[in-house]
Amino acid sequence: MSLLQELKWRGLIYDIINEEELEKRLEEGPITLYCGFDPTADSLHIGSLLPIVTLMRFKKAGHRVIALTGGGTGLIGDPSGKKNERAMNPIETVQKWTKMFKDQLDRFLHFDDKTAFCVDNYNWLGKLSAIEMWRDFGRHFSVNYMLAKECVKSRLENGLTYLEFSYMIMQSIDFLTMHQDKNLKCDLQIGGQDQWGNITAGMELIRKIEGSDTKVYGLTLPLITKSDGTKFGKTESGAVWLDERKTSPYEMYQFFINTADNDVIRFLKYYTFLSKEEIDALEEKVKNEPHLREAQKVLAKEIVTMVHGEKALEEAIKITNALFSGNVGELTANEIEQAFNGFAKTKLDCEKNLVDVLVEIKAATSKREARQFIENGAVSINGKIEKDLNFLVGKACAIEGKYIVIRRGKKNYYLMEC
Ligand code: 485
Repeated sequence: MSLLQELKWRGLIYDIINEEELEKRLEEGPITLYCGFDPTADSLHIGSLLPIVTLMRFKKAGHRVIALTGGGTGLIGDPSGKKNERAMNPIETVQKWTKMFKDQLDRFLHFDDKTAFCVDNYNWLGKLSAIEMWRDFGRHFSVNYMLAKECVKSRLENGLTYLEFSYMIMQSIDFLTMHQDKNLKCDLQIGGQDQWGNITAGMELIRKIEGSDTKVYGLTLPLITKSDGTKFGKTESGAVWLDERKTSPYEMYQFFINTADNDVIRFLKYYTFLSKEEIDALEEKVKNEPHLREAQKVLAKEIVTMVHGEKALEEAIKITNALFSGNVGELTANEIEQAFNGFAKTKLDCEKNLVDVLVEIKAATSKREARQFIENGAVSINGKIEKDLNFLVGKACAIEGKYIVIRRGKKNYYLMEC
């Protein structure tokens, strides 16, 4: 299978210009391609991981990849696919986030300035004067052409400022700049399907300036959808981030473990480097033994390992098993923090009787009920069933002197902090 055929099989190609020519070009030798990421937050998220993994696939196949951080475009804001104007962030914030993006991207692409590059478009867009911008580049863009683009058209009713309208020109200048750069010679841009307008505008600009027979290419990836119609990449506590301080490895593991049977094979193709044979075998398992959730386990394992490493994966599995079996006593304080991130914590300032605690944390509606639960063996402290009605909850029984995990019944967990 050629690289393009593989991308197709994986369902990664939404749109492509001149497929046959690109196929030939990729056979002839290494191509340089890029994908841009605008620093609009302090971390990349699970949606941006798809283009990152796609860049990794190109790199693995021997091509040269550029991850562009939008230190310049991040100051403008891409209207593509957005209903409303993006927040205008201060320059210092965008610069800080640009640096954080670079560090995150490096974990996947390993920038060596030979096969993988990281560039910041602030380096050229930041130097451009307004007169140059209009005289050198603006004159190549027909307003009719720009208005006809879906990414602009769909925003016209909601209001589109001149600032955002000019975004397409900025992104086009990037493609041109890196195409002309003797060291980079970038000929292909990839991005999500909302980037089609910006990518084709860049190709058009290159052909206008470099000559109409100049060969450049564009490819877009599909927007990830879920079979139940809800938005991919969101949990109850918000987006799934790549920064472990924002989304713990355990939360990310849970996110993928909960993938629906109808989606899991598609996601395995998108995100993992497993072969067709391996994925076909998992597809059989989803059909024949869906209850084992084998495919979901592989998906979660592959992604958490790629993003956070093997140790984090082991921890995530350990937490999952502990919460399932109830043996939370084997968790460290740090693992408890991951497991209960987003959970309400009750502060314990002095030793208290277990019966009172159960009422306080609303695990029981009355003292009478609390006593019943305890006597029936339905209450456990840090994984151990507690049947003593006089048990004292305090620092002495806390994990690492910090956390007490109370469980009532099979599934109700409560966290107390000393
Ligand atoms: O030269 C470029 C400068 C900036 C960009 C691309 C090329 C960023 C792009 N305009 C953009 O806004 N991308 C989004 C972002 O940064 O959050 C998302 C896209 C998504 C996918 C992802 O970036 O919405 O489809 O391309 C990598």
